[in-house]
Amino acid sequence: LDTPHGASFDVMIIGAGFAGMYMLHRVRLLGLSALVLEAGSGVGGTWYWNRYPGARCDVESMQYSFSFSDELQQEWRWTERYASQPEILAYANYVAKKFDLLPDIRFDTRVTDAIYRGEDCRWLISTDKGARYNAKWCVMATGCLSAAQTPKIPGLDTFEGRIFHTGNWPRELVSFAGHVVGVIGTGSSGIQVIPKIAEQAKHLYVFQRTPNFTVPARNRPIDLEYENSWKQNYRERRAKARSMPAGILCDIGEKSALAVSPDERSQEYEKRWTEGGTGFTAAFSDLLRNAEANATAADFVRAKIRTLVEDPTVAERLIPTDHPIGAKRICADTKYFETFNRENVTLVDLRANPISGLSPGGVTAGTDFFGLDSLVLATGFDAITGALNKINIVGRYGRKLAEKWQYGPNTLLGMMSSGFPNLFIITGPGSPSVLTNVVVAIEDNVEWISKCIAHLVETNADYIDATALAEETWMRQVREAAQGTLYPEAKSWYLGMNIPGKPAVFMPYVGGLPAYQRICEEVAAEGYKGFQIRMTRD
Ligand code: NA7
Repeated sequence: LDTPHGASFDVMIIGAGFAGMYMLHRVRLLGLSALVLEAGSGVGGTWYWNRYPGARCDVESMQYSFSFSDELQQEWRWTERYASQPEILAYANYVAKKFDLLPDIRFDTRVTDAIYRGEDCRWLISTDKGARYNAKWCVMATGCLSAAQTPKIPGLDTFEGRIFHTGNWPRELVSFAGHVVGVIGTGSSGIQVIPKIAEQAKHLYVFQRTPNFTVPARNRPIDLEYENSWKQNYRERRAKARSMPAGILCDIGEKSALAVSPDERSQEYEKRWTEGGTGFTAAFSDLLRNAEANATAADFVRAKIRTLVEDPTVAERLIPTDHPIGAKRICADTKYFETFNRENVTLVDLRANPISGLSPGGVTAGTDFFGLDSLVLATGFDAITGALNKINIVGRYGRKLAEKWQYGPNTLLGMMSSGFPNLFIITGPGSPSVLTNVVVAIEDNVEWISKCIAHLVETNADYIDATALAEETWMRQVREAAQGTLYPEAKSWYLGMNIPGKPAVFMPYVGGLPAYQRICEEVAAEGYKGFQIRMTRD
């Protein structure tokens, strides 16, 4: 299976998560040669790296799966409403095997450089193994939440206990039994891992900077009747899901939260809270557009926290007040707030007592010292652009992508960035992906890119680039779409505000998947309007 150094391919794909795997499958259908390079030792991307206890998807299993093969969706059997990380990883491996993807994937290989060669419009790819490849088209399938973020806490490297990051969890089984453990971070990952560690640890300190909104997932096993109802109607349901803003089939309230009586409103919230899942914020049409409407949902959750957490002081510390509900990605939990009723769990409020540093034995926050055996960083990701900027991507005239993006990323449709010809990005900045069922967003992007490559091959074109003007227009559309919403009011990773020094730019396209998909199709139908395409013979 060894690939000789300097080997040439039609397409190089970076990353073997869901995006890279499906891209490889589509490229092969075009009869083109392709190679996938993957830093991990196996497929699965996010689901390969995020192996922490409690890791689970917050989109329902029957929807968080590929739709491109009916055979696949009929034969694969999900066991729970929300699949756990091991099950999703098993699914990724199953897909790789079923479509015989493994022979064209090189594992344990991190791409360090991707450099455009103007003479023949090819990309030169270098890896940390010293290997070099070149390809006509390079597809970045590097993921939106794949560059784990370790905060620069003074003394972190002096800590003598074990340190873990949720986004880069070891493959071997980790036990916290008998340990005093600290978890820093209360985003989705923290909220999932905290109840699990609490069950094992001698004592758990949760270091919370900003409280977060989370709703019960109400995960449960899938019964045969439910499974069959999906499998017998997959075609219609997938199509319906694609017509919904997030690509997720769910019950979206059509009324304003302010147009109904307080009683009706509470009943609706109560119904969704009982049903569980992130569909909570779809209860009314204006929860992410109108601050007053949003406050009704936020207050409902705040009241729930007060009933779930026995100690009123702890409850108040857990109540989010700094952002509208849903403006940061809402979490779905299993017994998160209840965990703070345990004797072996202590909430440390970093707003009152910021971490001043780590020492060999533990963490100091304010004037208090917390002796720890293990520290878990659930501190998130350099999202959306992080994995791309980690690679030295150099386009026309020697321009680096990271430099071009130093004040925020610019793309056309999230799939190409002007000045970087023949380089495609799957679910890049300026696409709606992180606000959607990302598997749907991935499928749509992969299909668009493969059709585009097919068009280039058919027309003997060896060069495609986004025009600067079209890119500017698209980025304006992305900004304008966000302006009418409450999203920019949270210091979230959507804006890069979780990373010190990262420019605060709202990166996803909020206009919804159907609108985005329509635009992408129109662009293609009009001969890739906004892109410059050059023929070999020109
Ligand atoms: P998130 O949502 O970015 O959460 C990271 C958490 O870590 C958040 O509570 C942060 O607090 C906290 N954090 C980060 N740096 C520090 C420092 N230096 N000190 C204290 N606390 C810190 O990442 P997740 O992995 O949970 O989830 C990411 C996405 O993955 C999620 O939205 C789902 O889509 C799946 P802060 O809020 O910045 O005060």
